[in-house]
Amino acid sequence: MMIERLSKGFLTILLWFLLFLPTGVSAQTVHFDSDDRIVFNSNFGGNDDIYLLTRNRLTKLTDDPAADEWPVPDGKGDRIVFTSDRAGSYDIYLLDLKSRAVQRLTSDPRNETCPSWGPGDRQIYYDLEVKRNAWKTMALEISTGISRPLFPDQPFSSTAMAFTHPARDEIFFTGKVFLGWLVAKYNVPSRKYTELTKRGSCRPKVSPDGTKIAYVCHDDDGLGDVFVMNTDGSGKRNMTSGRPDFHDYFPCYSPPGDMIVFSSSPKEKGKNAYELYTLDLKSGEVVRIFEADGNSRFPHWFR
Ligand SMILES: [Ca+2]
Ligand SMILES: [Ca+2]
Repeated sequence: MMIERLSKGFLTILLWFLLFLPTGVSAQTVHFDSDDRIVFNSNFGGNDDIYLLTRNRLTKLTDDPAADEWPVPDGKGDRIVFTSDRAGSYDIYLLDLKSRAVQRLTSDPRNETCPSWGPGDRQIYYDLEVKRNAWKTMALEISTGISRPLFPDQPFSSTAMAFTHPARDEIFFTGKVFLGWLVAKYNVPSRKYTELTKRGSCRPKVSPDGTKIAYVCHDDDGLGDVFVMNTDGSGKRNMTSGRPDFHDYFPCYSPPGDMIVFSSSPKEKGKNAYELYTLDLKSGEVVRIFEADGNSRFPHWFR
């Protein structure tokens, strides 16, 4: 009996070791020398999971065989909101960074994706797939659990990937127009929509000081570059014009606003080999900060 118990214990330890060993030894390289943190999604471990980069260190935050994607930290950096199809369709989940407790926030049988935090972290914005490839951005009131459409009388057939301005009552998002998508903003008090780019741009993120927008634009190389502009759409600049053979995607500002993290995948590999890079906005220097076999996307830089 005793021997049986002992061998069971040994087997459990061996199994545990074998299960967790592969993540420890597969080849990833981290060059991230910063006190701030980056959350992102990668499939190098066999399926899409959420990871945290701290100073030259990588931590795995989710461990579910389903796809865990699109992590966005709250204002205090305590919680991560993300989307996962672990319950059959994509739903919105919250992850507490300290306890690692995961809480499910939506349970609609349709897909809910691309969450972010509304002003004061009181709401979570997300995109509900209302029909195949048609998306409506919703606002979930955390205290009540009730979701409502975020945009009234929207002039777009779909809206997606909304992020609030850090100080003003304005929301930046991607809107679907004929044969493509563009970057737009919505002013909440005036209920006014403004198109900030023409077709071929997407994924706006506001700078921490609220003066600039980083976004993806396909105008120059057709593959996607990181552009920045003012919040009224003026002063557009391609920040990755020296990378004509890469898909440059998913930009996000650093907390001081002096750098941008983005994902980049070589043209010959399509959008399937994204790795993480930083761009110094002053010097223009681009540095690869995370290398791994797989696709690393949706980086979000926070404190
Ligand atoms: Ca997973
Ligand atoms: Ca769902």
